[in-house]
Amino acid sequence: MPDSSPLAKDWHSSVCPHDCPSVCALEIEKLSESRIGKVRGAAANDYTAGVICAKVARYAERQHHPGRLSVPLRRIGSKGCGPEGFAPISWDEALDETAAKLKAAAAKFGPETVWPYFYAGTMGLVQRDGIDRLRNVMGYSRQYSTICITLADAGWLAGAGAKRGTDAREIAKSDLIVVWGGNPVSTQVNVMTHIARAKKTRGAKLVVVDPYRTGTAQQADLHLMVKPGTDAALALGVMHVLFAEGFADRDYMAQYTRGAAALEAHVADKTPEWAESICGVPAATIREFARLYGGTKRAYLRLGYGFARHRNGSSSMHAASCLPAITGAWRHEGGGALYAQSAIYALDKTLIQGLDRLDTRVRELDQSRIGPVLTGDKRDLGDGPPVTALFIQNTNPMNVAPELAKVRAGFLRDDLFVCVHEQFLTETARMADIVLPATTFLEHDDIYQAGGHTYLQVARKVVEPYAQAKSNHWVHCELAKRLGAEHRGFAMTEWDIVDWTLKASGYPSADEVHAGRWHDRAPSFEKAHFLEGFGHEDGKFHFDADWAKLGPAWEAMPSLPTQMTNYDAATDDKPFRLVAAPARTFLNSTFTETPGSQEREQRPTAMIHPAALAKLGIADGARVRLGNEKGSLVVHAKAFDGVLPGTVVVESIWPNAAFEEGIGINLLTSADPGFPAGGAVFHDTAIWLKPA
Ligand SMILES: Nc1nc2c(c(=O)[nH]1)N[C@H]1C(S)=C(S)[C@@H](COP(=O)(O)OP(=O)(O)OC[C@H]3O[C@@H](n4cnc5c(=O)[nH]c(N)nc54)[C@H](O)[C@@H]3O)O[C@H]1N2
Ligand SMILES: Nc1nc2c(c(=O)[nH]1)N[C@H]1C(S)=C(S)[C@@H](COP(=O)(O)OP(=O)(O)OC[C@H]3O[C@@H](n4cnc5c(=O)[nH]c(N)nc54)[C@H](O)[C@@H]3O)O[C@H]1N2
Ligand code: SF4
Ligand SMILES: [Mo]
Repeated sequence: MPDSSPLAKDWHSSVCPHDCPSVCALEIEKLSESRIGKVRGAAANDYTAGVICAKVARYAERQHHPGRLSVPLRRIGSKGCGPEGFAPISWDEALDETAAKLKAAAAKFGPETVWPYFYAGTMGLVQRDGIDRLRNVMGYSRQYSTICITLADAGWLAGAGAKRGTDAREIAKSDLIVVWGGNPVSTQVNVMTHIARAKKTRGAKLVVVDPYRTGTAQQADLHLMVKPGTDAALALGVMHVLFAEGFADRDYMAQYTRGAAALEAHVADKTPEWAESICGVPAATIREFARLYGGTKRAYLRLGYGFARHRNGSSSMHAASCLPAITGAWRHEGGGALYAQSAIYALDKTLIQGLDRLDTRVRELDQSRIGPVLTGDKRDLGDGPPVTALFIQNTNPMNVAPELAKVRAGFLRDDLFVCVHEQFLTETARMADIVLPATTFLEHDDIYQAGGHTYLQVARKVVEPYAQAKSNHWVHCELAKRLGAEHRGFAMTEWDIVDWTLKASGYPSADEVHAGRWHDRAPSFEKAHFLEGFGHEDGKFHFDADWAKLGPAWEAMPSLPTQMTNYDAATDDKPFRLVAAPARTFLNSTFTETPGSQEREQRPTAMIHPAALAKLGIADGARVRLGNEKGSLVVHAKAFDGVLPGTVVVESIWPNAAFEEGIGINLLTSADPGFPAGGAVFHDTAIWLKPA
């Protein structure tokens, strides 16, 4: 295990808390009890390897931003107003009023009328998930978290059966890296560090599968510019070549997989020409890629989330994940695949989430359907009560949730009480009756696991909380007191909870992990490569998926990998497919407030193929209107030949206020759940374009 070197005076170790698979080990320069200076990646951590993204390197901009919330606020203006519509109040007043409103709502409609709503503004487990302890003790509505990983999870689990894979540090030993449906240059920069090593030391090749020429695709030897939502067709075309041209490892398949013979028969007619007709990648390029992949033992498949954000995204993920199980790349160092490592941590979250008080009879509401939920959709509420009180931490649904028109209409309801605990006056906070100021990760303690690597990390606060900012945990405890919620977790400090959790999970103590800065949970080579068996009971990789075990909407899903047609396909009326991919210097809607990020991203922009622009008579840089049945909005067009003529890319997530008509890109995205287990379908949107 690489050991940490002691840090120079005035430098403190920390962990990036943002919702990013890299979970970088950070070093923070402390200028005083209240100020930080530089932020850098820990060079001694062999995953972070001293590299972090530009937005977090400039963290002082965010930490000391004049827009940080300093005191609790009560809204005196109308919903959605600016700072002038809020008046400062004391913490006691704010908490008393919030508790009183939650109690009154529950008295009228029962506890399920209250919906504690959260996501991963911080990935620290205590500050992020502690809200569940309050929820579970109070019997408030549960949250089915679908906004990010649900589709990708189901697809990966269908094949491999366990959410782990080849250690990312092995990328440096690969001869071929395939980044499929992710854009690490923007979203997870450290992957590029390890790819660069493989390129430099072994001449490794990089292949990227993405609908547009992203920063990652620019660095690729081969870019497969796929039509959005058609990755299964592409994967099937590749599989056809692997079987037809002798790249299938039959011994490996016999020992480690289920359904190989059926798969081989199934792909016999899925020629690259067939695949091209659906996914738009030329058949010759599909053959070239398949031969390169099939001919390389050390082939590392890095599967992103992006290509799963479609109604058929789970089946696309399953299809792509079949490749190393056909060639047996799993056997080799630097070979195999990684989607996420979450399963290696096995932390006991009973105390953090109050799982000892979980009642599964309490209704569960779909996070991504907050728009329909708040506007009273019976598909979500059934015979249950309306949601009349929201307590929100760590998320900004007024920007990030689909079907924004409904989200906005819901938040504007007069009978809805909203409390938002935030670092900034986000567009969600502007809808709140009570706003509470939150600490940043530099001002509180927490514990972090990672999707992209194998380190568990803990971090202690580096500076004192800004003004009256308080941690999420503190707010949970204070609300618990006022609501009469009893649980030992509400009487413990963050650090005590971290320590209990680590010990209960068989780890060293919190202090020990902190002294070592990180703790590597990497399993053995055999385990990581599933050479001791895959995660299913039979120990096999499943080419024929048991979708019924993964989600309720499984009946539409054939068990063998299939290009499902249940996505929002282009039509004559809506001839374009919109991809609302992440912007490099925003992180979801976080960092939209920092000057460095604003300067780089400029303004909401639609990247459109020059031929498509010419056909529509729209000039490069002109205003263009994008729309579908949910509404329309205006952005500026940018002629870009790194995208197919039928695909439009708007990097996101800009605040609503950045758009001419005051509503952002998720106006156009759908809250339909993906198959089979739900999940938001952010890149699965057919639209029309017009000159504006
Ligand atoms: N800078 C920055 N970093 C981020 C984020 C951010 O917003 N900005 N968000 C963070 C979060 S919450 C997450 S979950 C991760 C996500 O990180 P990623 O795994 O990279 O996933 P996405 O961001 O959803 O999308 C990435 C890519 O998927 C592509 N894509 C969309 N549809 C398809 C398709 O049908 N097929 C294929 N092959 N590709 C497709 C998009 O064009 C985009 O380039 O990133 C995290 N890091
Ligand atoms: N169009 C489009 N929409 C998308 C996506 C996309 O690719 N395209 N990606 C989707 C994905 S993958 C995700 S994960 C979601 C993410 O959506 P969100 O989870 O809403 O992410 P952010 O917009 O970053 O908002 C997080 C908020 O948490 C706050 N915060 C940070 N730390 C703390 C803390 O310690 N305490 C409190 N109380 N608050 C804190 C931040 O200030 C910030 O306002 O967005 C989804 N929406
Ligand atoms: S790459 Fe991701 S984890 Fe690393 S500093 Fe940037 S946002 Fe944080
Ligand atoms: Mo996400």
